[in-house]
Amino acid sequence: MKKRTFLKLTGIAGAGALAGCSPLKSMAGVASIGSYPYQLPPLSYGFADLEPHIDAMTMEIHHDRHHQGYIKNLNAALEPALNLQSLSLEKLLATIKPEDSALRNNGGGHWNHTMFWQWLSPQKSLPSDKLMTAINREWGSMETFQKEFGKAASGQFGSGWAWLCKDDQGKLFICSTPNQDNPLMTKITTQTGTPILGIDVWEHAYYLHYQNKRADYISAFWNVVNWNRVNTLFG
Ligand code: MN3
Repeated sequence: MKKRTFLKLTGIAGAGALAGCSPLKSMAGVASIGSYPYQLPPLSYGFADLEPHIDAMTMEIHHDRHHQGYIKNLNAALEPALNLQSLSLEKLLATIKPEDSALRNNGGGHWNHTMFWQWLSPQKSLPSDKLMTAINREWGSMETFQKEFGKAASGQFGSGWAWLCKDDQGKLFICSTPNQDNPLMTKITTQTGTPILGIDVWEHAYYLHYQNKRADYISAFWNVVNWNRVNTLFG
């Protein structure tokens, strides 16, 4: 069996086993983030399906180990915090203070990765007319938007994320955050809003395939963006 086929098969089996169902049946892409105790959401595609842009081994390690790690640590941090267990993850993120490091890193880690898997797809899609109009209003063109988003992603020093967000008025803006922070953490981040697209620029997201070439990973990301999901989140 070819290595790639093997990885794809084991990848699908692995993700399905974790969730107790086949990820191929959850194509809706709306993995509910749910509530405490949190569980690893299955991918709606196989680990190898985003190749050559994101490689199977990176996807498997990133999903099954890194994301699972954030969930395990988030549940452990919430176990003694009875008053926080009933909050939605989004509400929880809005209440976290800078010094709440376990909730900040792992709550952010779980939210960010759950959304990241949904923002990727092997199926080609396009921004809606409504989203294109909003992008053109802010940046003049898709090309300029992608350049500015790429600048935020490559310019994030060390580990972190770059985001396309909408504010309360539905106006789009780009920002970046360190580590697992995100724009929903209103007591932590300077620019707050609702992320409708994000890219993980931790080295674990690209290093196996791209090594130190973060810019190449960011360019390749556009080939696997799930615009359908972004359109829905934009509203
Ligand atoms: Mn990551």
